[in-house]
Amino acid sequence: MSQTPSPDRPTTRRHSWAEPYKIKMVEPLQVTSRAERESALAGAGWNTFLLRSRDVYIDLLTDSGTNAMSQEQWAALMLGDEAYAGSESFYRLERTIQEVYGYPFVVPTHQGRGAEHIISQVLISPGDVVPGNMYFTTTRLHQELAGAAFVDVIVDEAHDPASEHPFKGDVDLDKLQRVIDEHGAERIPYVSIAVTVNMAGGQPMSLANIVAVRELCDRNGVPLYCDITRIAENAWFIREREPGCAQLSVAEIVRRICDLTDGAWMSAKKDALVNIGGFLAVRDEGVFDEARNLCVVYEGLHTYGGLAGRDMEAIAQGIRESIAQAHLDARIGQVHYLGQQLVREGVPVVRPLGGHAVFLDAAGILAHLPQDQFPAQRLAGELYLEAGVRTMERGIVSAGRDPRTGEHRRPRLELVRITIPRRVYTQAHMDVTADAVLAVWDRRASVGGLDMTFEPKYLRFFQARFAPR
Ligand code: PLI
Repeated sequence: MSQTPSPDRPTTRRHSWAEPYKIKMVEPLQVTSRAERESALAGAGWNTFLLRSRDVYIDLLTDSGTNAMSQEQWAALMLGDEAYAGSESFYRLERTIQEVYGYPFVVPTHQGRGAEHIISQVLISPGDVVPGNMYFTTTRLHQELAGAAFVDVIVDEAHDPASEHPFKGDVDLDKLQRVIDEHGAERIPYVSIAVTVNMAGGQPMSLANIVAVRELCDRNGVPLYCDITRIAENAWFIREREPGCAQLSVAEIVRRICDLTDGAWMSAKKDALVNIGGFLAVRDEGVFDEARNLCVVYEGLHTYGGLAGRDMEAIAQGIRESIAQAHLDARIGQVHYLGQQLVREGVPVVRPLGGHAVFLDAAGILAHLPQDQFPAQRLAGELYLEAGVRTMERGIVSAGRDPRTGEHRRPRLELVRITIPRRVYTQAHMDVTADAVLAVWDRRASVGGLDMTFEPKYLRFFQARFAPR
């Protein structure tokens, strides 16, 4: 049987993406009635973040902290050294990060945004400009709170849900050079890249582009820092799609990416297969000294950073599991299994399918609604009403307001993210989810908009409230 090359599915292997594990412990799920869901959604102000998890059947809100740990991770918890200072668990985590990612200096943090806070405070001065490959909500907020303006320098294709560009996470080198020329290299504390790019649809960067960004940074004397939250998934795509990379292992690609950067932050709650944790890892000893000094102010002592010793043990084990080829085949295979069902039925989704989620193009699905009526927020609500499936808005609500003008930021992408936790749900759960999307797709013409009735100041998507118009 020959296969047509597609950016969404591996063509190099013919076996299925069946999970390389079996299930030892189960957690019951509750199916609710439509009336119960209507009441829960109204109570949550049509914000899926404000639902109680007991009211959710299949929870595809996020892949963050929602992963299932392995027996090795659960066993590692028992080895946690809970010393306040000098915990052995910290040194095991530090050694793992040094070996897998190659950074010499490690600062543990309670989760990704703790690391974003510290690196932003250390590197940014008020009035600085930080270019990056599309914003991420918490990353940009910490850069702004430190006094910088974020400038998007991702390739144009990233803003087009239909573009089949295989590396929609790539930086547009001309855009990046223009930002540096316009503001001067001395106003750019670092270039901020992410692998993969969450808000673009879980889209990867190519190794060639990271090499080119590094060269451009070197020419201009600007450091390069990377959000490696989903680096293993990015490496999987590079191995699948980038010419000349099929012979490399995911571990080798991960290491090559890190070797091109001056430092990184990670939310361990994603790739690293744990429920809590993060870290900052850098090469410059001066940056490290300041970072671990701020760690004791905001996170905890620099050998635990807001984590229990057992958490650090689980992260160290999870990092090693995260780069296993069979794990990533199954993880991304499951995401694509769901996505392909929607693609086959003509539902507009972000193309090519990404690493951690299927992103519905809400602007395409609810094309009759203006962006001011929050089509993606509404669509996420409708999916919950349909089948108790919880998803997340990634559009105008997530983009927030411009701090200078107070106006809504209007992203071109108005998306609903159907996010798949790692090693948690089955193929049948994906089928139920696809059916729910198709049911809403069939009745899309009758779906109305929303008004925002409450808007918090920071990261409004977490706590805003809405009502049907
Ligand atoms: O949620 P944290 O604080 O552990 O990590 C923040 C964070 C940083 N970078 C990236 C790329 C993320 O995706 C990220 C968190 N993402 C969440 C919570 C998500 O649902 O995608």
